[in-house]
Amino acid sequence: MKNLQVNGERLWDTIMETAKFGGTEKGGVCRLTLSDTDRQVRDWLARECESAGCTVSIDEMGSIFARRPGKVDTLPPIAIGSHLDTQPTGGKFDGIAGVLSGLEVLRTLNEAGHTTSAPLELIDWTNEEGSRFTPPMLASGVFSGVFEHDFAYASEDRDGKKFEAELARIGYRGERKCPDHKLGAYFELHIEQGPVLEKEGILIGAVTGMQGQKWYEITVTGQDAHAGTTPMPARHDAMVACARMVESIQAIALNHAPLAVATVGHVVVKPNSRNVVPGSVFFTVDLRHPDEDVLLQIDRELREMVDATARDSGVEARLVNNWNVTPMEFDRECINHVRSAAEKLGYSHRDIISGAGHDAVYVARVAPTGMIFIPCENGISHNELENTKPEFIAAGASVLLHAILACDEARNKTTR
Ligand code: HGY
Ligand code: MN
Ligand code: MN
Repeated sequence: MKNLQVNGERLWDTIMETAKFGGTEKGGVCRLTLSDTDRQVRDWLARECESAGCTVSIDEMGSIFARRPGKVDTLPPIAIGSHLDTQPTGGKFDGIAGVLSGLEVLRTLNEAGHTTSAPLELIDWTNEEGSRFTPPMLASGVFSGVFEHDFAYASEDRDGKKFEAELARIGYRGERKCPDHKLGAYFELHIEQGPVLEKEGILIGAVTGMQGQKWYEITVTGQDAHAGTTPMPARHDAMVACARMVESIQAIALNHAPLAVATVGHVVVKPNSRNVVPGSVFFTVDLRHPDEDVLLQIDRELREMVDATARDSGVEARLVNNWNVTPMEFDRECINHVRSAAEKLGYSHRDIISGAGHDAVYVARVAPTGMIFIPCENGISHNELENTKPEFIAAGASVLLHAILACDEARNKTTR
């Protein structure tokens, strides 16, 4: 098995084939959670996993579990997973590269006629992105006990459609409870979504952990007014107050350079009419930093700034902190399996902390978990230009294969 490698060409072809589900004119993918295009790619994955000899089942969060039997089928499965949903202007690789690399690993093991001791399980986690339904990593969060099932079911999108109804609408409100089984270990391959590996010319990232994140929803309330007759000093302009806050949010992040990042990605102006002074603005803030104490300090600075800016602008502001994830570390043994697999295959590798969130963050709470990064072009992601190279993804999938075999071997030793 030492020199076993995945079929990189077949893997690349599946990525190009599945990119058509929600494909956009610019070569990106828009496949929002529980949309019709999400259903199409899910149906495709279920068929391919069944053709690969897996038993496919769906849980109540819509996550897909494709199980490949092991010699000791009572062992908890070694899982490989990621997500199929994308951002509205997403790319061909974020999430699905990890799912399809897992499928390629199963296909390669079938061709090699190798059965692992532990069963293997390929997983598609519902709603990793958190773009349509917040918070993100929702299904993996319910699986790992971070969120309650009812909380997830009640999540609504911007059109007021509920997660539960949409799950049922696309036919993926499964029978299995979430969670209803343990995982022996979990590995996730993902594009880095940042510039480090490409800049350093390194092929594999052995992900040691993930930075912390805090999400906020801020509603600024002023007063609708006539754009022509309302003197400037008499205005309670929610848009001007929001603009001042956005400028200050960037300043706060820059004060904690180089590791702090802050993003205002979603703004809703009401009444959104060109000749009405906006009386209400809703906007989101995404804050991230690898150090929890710094993240808490930035939180304090954000809250003080919002209060002061609202006061100075003659408006009210309500800040809700609707999601937090603390910085975390992955399982040392799983990280070592990734490093050793890269070495065995002769690939350059380095340890790296993930700037992006992944389902692995939550799965790590209930199973030994590791991640594998591969470079992406110019570090671009959450963008239709997102790209990587066939040889990068083939290398990453072969590392995934050997990390799983090493993990199975290590477990097999302990179960003899
Ligand atoms: O936002 C994130 O970090 C992830 O890519 N969904
Ligand atoms: Mn992702
Ligand atoms: Mn993403």
